[in-house]
Amino acid sequence: MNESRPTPATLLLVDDDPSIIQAASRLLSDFGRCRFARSAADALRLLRQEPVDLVLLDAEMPEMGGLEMLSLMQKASELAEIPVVLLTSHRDEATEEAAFAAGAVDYLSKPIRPGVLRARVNTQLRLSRALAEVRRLSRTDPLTGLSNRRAMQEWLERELLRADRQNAPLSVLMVDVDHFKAFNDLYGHAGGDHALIKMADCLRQAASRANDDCARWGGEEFLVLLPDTDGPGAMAVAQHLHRALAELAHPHEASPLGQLTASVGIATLEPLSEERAAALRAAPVQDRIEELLGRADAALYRAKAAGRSRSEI
Ligand code: GH3
Ligand code: MG
Ligand code: MG
Ligand code: MG
Ligand code: MG
Repeated sequence: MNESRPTPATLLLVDDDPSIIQAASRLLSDFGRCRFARSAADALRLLRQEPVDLVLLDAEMPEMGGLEMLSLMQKASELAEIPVVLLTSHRDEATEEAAFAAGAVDYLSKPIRPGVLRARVNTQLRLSRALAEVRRLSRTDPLTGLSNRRAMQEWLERELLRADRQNAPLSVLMVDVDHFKAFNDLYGHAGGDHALIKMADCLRQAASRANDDCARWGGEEFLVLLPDTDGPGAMAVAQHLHRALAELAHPHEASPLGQLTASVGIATLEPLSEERAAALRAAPVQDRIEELLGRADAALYRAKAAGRSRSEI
């Protein structure tokens, strides 16, 4: 991260007093773009329309005050992570405590002290950027840039529950590179790592719908999650992967197939009758994920046994 020239931020200034908005936007202009709203209702509307990195929020406004708006933001999952600095003309301890209890990351009293405002906004922007980066890293496989196993576990749980709610199908592909031990033995570990990066590119090509997600599940094993996708749909994605690998034509002289290939096991959660669904949903979600992955694993084993570079369902 470049500390001297951080990427421009979008700040939202919310105050019913236009002179405060004017002063604050002048003081904060070099942090990036300043948007403003004269009421909590306008601010909430704007927050739902575009991403904002930090909110500077007046506590005292007619109709809805800053604390009330803050508690609404905390309840909306897509707004809850945005840092809010509360601005108030009260200096008493109780108001300050209430601001933090409502979820403010910082608290400033009016009149605005320019240096303090700038310093605190700077601190909060740096903190929230660092936090976003830590979150991203904790969910990403460093070699391939795909989701890691932890992120995929979360996606699986979320998407399975969503499939239940919408009575929609859900499929997974368990993908394992063929003869990869021999590949490493011939081309070295660095060559193997490079091949895994290429494999990740092919997976991204094959599973390209907005809600699809690919993860590095283990060493040379990948898991693809396909929401709203039934068995034939999942098979089509798997065939797309085999085609992408054929086009890649990455040499693998130690494989009887001559080039880099993978085998795929497919498992689908089909929509069920209401009665059957109710019985199944009583089971813990983790058990149901394990059952689904177990079926994908068994299908993968069959694909390997049948000669590799193919998919089984
Ligand atoms: P199969 O066709 O049956 O899948 O054979 P395989 O050799 O691919 O299967 P196996 O599971 O026995 O071997 C997987 C090998 O993948 C073991 C290890 O050498 C290699 N591997 C696992 N993780 C990595 C990695 O991060 N980088 C590299 N270069 N190799 C890895
Ligand atoms: Mg006010
Ligand atoms: Mg393996
Ligand atoms: Mg294995
Ligand atoms: Mg393998």
